[in-house]
Amino acid sequence: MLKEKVEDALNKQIELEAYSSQLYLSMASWAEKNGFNGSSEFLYIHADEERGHMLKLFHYINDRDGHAIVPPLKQPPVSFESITAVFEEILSHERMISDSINDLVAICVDEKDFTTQNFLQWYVSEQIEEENLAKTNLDKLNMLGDAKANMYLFDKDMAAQSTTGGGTAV
Ligand code: OFO
Repeated sequence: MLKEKVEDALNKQIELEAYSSQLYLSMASWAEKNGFNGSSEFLYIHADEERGHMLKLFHYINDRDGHAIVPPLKQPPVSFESITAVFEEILSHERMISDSINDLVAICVDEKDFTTQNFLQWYVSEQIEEENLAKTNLDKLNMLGDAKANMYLFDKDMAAQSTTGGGTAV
């Protein structure tokens, strides 16, 4: 049985993961409307992955006799200054998510809930990958600069990441 403090913190994380999904979805839509089809494909896939992160928490709470709560929808930004701004936002968002996961683990340690702490290790590892991917994509963009031909190359790389799970073109 989950302690109330842990259950509340897990439900807060559900809210953040749901927002992550909304944010990536909004970025995908903006990228699609602005001709970045490869980036858009990558972002649509990522929006689904974030929903997966939310559902994993959802089932865990209910399996431990808690009550997983569907959070209200919060609207993410609908437009972005540039594709670089999108990837900057992704990196800072993922860093915020990592901080939140770490806070959650700290609550579990305080509450001596080592089962939940163990469950959260998946998220701890996932955040290493998420931050690394965000940083790698942003580094590529910064290296390429914003000339149109380079943006085309970057977008092609994002299309490759969507089909192979890792960039190859750039
Ligand atoms: Fe992007 O890892 Fe969940 O939020």
